[in-house]
Amino acid sequence: MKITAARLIVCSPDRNFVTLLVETDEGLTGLGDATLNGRELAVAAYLEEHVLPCLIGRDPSRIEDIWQYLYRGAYWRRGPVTMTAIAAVDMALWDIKGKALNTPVYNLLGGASRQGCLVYTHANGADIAEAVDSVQKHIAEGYLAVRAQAGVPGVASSYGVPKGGKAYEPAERGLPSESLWSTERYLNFAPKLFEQVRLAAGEDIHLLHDVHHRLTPIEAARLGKSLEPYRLFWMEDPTPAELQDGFALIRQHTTTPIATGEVFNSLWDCKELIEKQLIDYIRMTVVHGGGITHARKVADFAAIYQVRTGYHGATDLSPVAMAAALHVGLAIHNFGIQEHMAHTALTDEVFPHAYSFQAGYMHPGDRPGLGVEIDEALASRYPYQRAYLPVARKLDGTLTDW
Ligand code: EZ4
Ligand code: CO
Repeated sequence: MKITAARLIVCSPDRNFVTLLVETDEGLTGLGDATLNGRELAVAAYLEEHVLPCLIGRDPSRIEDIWQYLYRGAYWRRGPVTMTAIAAVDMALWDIKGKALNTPVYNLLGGASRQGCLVYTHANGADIAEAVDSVQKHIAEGYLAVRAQAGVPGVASSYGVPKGGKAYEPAERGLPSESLWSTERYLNFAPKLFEQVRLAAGEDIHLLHDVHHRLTPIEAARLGKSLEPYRLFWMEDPTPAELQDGFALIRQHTTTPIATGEVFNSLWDCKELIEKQLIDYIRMTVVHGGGITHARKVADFAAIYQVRTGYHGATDLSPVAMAAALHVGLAIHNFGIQEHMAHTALTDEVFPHAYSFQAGYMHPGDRPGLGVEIDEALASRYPYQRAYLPVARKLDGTLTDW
């Protein structure tokens, strides 16, 4: 089999997505997600100008060799743009391999290790009462694990809180908006939120929380300690992870489990965090971390240190990436949990897919390959629109981590 064409579909059915379509001389096609939130066209140009011309004529069954060709062969390594581009190609090749062998991708990765992938969804509210209602609503929908975020009093547009009762979607069309941040107010507020959320959710529901890189290590240690009575499944991104040793300081003080890595793109971003057992869950997912091929290697490395996966799964990961993550999650032994923010009905219509949710778990479905298609005619009606994630400032105007 040979690759005869590779092209991008850039569309915006309620939000931007960059999708790679690889075609072969045997009529089989594969899809890969190449979406990098707020930097979409950088990946599109990297693929179009530098990667796709090199794919034509290659044998799509040689997934590992093509991965190495794009990683080592570029000389310049790593980084979110490069690794998202490689991921898109990698996903498309696994999709083609599954279709060629008439089997779902999870079967090619060793077969199912479980009946389904435990998922968590997002609950949020402008205040504690609204957040508690939202948690209860998601429990009623069947979720067994829920992430809770609420507006911090005195902090306008807190992370994780949607505007005007809509589902939370952080990317906004136009130029970046600015939100405010106060560590002091947040640290006083978070235990009060989880006291109420745990009371309402009962003992059995897993509760999660995203700190979104906003604390110093010692502040994160205080937060973890103050949340221990509410037995969180994890606190996410407690501090920016460039300083990997910072996590050692957090660990000295708290047994609240830690998840990090949604902004990572390579094993080399998390090697020490995993080896030194400074985290419990690795969030680097297939689309930003070099595809199924690299995710599988990272998962196997993490397994040695009893670190489990908790892949990023916000709406900026397209249904193609969601499917790929579910195939990996179903197959690997050290799967932990999968994030699931439902896409809008329009996004789902553009990307018809075989994966499904039932009673707290998701399954990738049993269609050959990844089990996702794209309706190109519908996609073409929703052209790309510039959009950004917000930036954040402290109350005195200092720029800080969003
Ligand atoms: O900010 O997906 O855990 N989920 C998150 C998301 C991320 C966005 C970034 O593109 O942190 O809200
Ligand atoms: Co996050």
